[in-house]
Amino acid sequence: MLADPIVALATPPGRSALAVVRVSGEGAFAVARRVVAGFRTDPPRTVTLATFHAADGTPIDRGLYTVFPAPASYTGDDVVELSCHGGLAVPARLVAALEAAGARAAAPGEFTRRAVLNRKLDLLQAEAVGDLIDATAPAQARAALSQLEGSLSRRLEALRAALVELQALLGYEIDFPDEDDGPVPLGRIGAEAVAVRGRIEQLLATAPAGERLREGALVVLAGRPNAGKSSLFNALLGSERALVTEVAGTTRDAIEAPTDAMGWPIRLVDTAGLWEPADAIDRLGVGVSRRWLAAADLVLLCIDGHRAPGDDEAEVLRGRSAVVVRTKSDLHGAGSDAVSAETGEGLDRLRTRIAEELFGARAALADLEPGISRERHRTALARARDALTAALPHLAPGGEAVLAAHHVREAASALDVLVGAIDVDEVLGRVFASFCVGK
Ligand SMILES: Nc1nc2c(ncn2[C@@H]2O[C@H](COP(=O)(O)OP(=O)(O)OP(=O)(O)O)[C@@H](O)[C@H]2O)c(=O)[nH]1
Ligand SMILES: [Mg+2]
Repeated sequence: MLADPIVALATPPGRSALAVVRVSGEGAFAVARRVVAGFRTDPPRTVTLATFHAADGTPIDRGLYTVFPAPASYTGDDVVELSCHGGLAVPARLVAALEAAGARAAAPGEFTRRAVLNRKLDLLQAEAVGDLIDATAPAQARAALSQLEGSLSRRLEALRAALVELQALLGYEIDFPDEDDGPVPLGRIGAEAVAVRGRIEQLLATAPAGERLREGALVVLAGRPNAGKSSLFNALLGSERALVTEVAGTTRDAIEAPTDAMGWPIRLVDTAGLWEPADAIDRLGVGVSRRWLAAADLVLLCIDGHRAPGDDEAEVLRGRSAVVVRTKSDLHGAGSDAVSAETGEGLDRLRTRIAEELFGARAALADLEPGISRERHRTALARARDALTAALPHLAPGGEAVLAAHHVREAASALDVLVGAIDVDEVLGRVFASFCVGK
């Protein structure tokens, strides 16, 4: 396997106390030896203080290094982690010295890619590494960590094992077609296939919430001019992002900002609201609002006071996931759906409501059920489900076990692609092991 030594700065460039540089690959230790004075590989996974120097011998910094011999490293190859002072010059010089010593600048994601190739992580876990880094809300980070620790992989592994079992049962049926009372009648295998398909569908059903969790739900503020949309936007963000004035029609363009509602990720959008445009700019603003409304996962319809929604407002609520928010409660009095951007009253109640509307029962759960979070996951599971559906007619009494086996194999291979375990030998090996009938 190609594992030439690669090097990269593992921390963001810029002014900071520390920076971490990572080298991985065959020959990583030889590379480090040319840069680190007195470099030793023993003891492994132990922090050592040393001077780092450039190819011409000039010192770069005094810092710490840690050696991770293969395979007990993140990538599965030999790894050296060096920490030096942060900022721009020192880490850049250290990386340059390691390149001069024989390492190549790593491509994006290359360390994790190698971890997958070396089977330290499966594809789902590798995706979770990216999600964990990108997480902005606590619930996102929790879900990503749980996926990184294998919660979703285990769930898929169980499904895969069930499919392998089906393949094994069918294998027996194919090998001994004339034995009337084989170990398991075809109809029972069919019932089992229906059960596995049900479990796949359960996992598929987690997609909307999972994708929403990973990407952040789109929450759009709507309402008449001066309803208090921008004030609420600022209050929910905790910063004065949008302009607020007593002039109706202050907001014209839409502003989007990421935040969280009780730890759940949302992308909050302030809009111009919906009303009769007075001029060309207003018309554009209203058009922009309509597009955001169409894309919204949840609309917060702001109504100034306790009156009933008017026709224009009722139209916004129709056919959408929406919450009515009574704004300016410091002026109009409290209520279960009333908030005040001025005093902060009702904001936490609104955040809780938003989280519940968007993430449902999950919002109340301390532990997230492992679910799927990407289109790639959804497509693969749908393929597995459809393959099982195609297998069912052949599992009816008098059906063709060979044809059923073909579809079950396709379902299993869809899951293999999903987890990144595309080793067909493994499947065959397991079928053979669990169903050796002395042939
Ligand atoms: N007392 C009080 N005044 C508020 C509150 N929220 C908004 N206002 C006032 O209401 C007026 C309009 O507020 P905005 O937040 O600009 O309303 P908007 O819906 O964004 O208005 P447009 O962008 O013009 O459509 C401003 O004068 C705010 O100070 C509140 O909770 N309490
Ligand atoms: Mg506004």
